[in-house]
Amino acid sequence: MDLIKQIAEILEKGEHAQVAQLTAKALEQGLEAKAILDDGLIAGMKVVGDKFKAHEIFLPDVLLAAKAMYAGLDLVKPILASSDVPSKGKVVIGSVQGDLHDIGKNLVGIMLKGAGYDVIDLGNDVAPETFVETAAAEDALVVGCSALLTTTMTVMKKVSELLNERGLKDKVKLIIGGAPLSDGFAAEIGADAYGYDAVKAVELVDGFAAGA
Ligand code: B1M
Repeated sequence: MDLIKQIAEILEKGEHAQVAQLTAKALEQGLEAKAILDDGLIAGMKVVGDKFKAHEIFLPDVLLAAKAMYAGLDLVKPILASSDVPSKGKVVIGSVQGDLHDIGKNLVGIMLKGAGYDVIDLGNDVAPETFVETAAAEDALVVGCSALLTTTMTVMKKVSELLNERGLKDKVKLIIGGAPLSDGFAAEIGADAYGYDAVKAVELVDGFAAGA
């Protein structure tokens, strides 16, 4: 079987040691890190999400798959994040308050680092005030919020409001991302843009850095 497909299937089974082994093998064979990520690790995690939704698997299975995802991600990360470009500016990222999902947010951070930005990663379960205070203290170009739950996406509105209240709206751009979000939601809460995926997030930040 195709090695990348195998990574996806083993990730679905939550076998973290095997995912690491297969990812290392794929890299040794010269397969592209981006293909391993998109068609192996992310594709496997997508199936896990669908099965979880259909109640075919349960939370412990999802946790094992997440551990396996990180085992592979740790190996592709240095390649995706390597960049000799001088810093293009600072980006503050985090998963919003109440949200512990951080795989997508971490991917966004990796890709932004690779594109030459200084990434200040606040982790997960981040309060709106922390995003805004850090952006002000660090003179950041962009704040990037991630949310995977319909119950936590509303926290982003508070981040947008705080940026407004502190007079930072023109200086600091707000981008949001995560599976339940949309362009419409970004417009509704006054965010500057919605990033469908990590590649789009980099395009958006590049646009803001260029003054678009
Ligand atoms: Co949870 N979970 N989870 N989960 N989980 C989802 C999100 C869910 C859709 C599953 C389902 O029902 N099908 C569902 C949410 C339903 C809803 O809100 N409508 C759900 C639920 C319900 C829960 C719990 C409530 C379950 C429970 O306890 N009963 C609980 C909540 C915990 C909490 O946050 N408070 C929970 C817990 C967990 C785990 C801890 C087990 C684990 C997270 C581990 C971790 O992150 N360290 C987990 C996982 C892994 C998932 C699924 C299966 C996969 C998420 C993921 O990592 N995808 C997920 C199902 C799904 O999404 N299909 C699910 C891979 C990742 C690469 O994609 O994060 O979408 P994603 O990121 C993408 C884009 O969205 C975008 O770029 C990324 C790369 O392309 N992006 C951005 C993300 N952030 C961005 C920011 C940007 C720009 C782009 O700019 C700033």
